[in-house]
Amino acid sequence: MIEDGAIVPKMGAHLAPTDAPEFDGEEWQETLIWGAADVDGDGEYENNYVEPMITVDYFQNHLDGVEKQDIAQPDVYPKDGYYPTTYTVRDLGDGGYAVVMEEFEERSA
Ligand SMILES: [Ca+2]
Repeated sequence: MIEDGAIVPKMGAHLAPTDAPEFDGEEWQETLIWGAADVDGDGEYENNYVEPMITVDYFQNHLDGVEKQDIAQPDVYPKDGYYPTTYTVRDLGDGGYAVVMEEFEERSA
């Protein structure tokens, strides 16, 4: 994962996978990122969110029904809890699109 300097106030740093196609000159379509911020105020960043970032163009022109992907996991978790290990993007037809985090597994800090 890399942090490319994209820090959003009150949200933190966006950590993208180094092998994401957009870093190799391709058009950005969909990339899952982890986010990090100093949530507990101790001066160090910790992972605090997972966010599938998907373009409208991807939903409308590249999604083929249902697509499920693994979520790259961090080396360290901020606290004990359940974390998603996959996410599914689903075309609901006239109902729009669904992005669902799934297969939560227990991890320790
Ligand atoms: Ca911290």
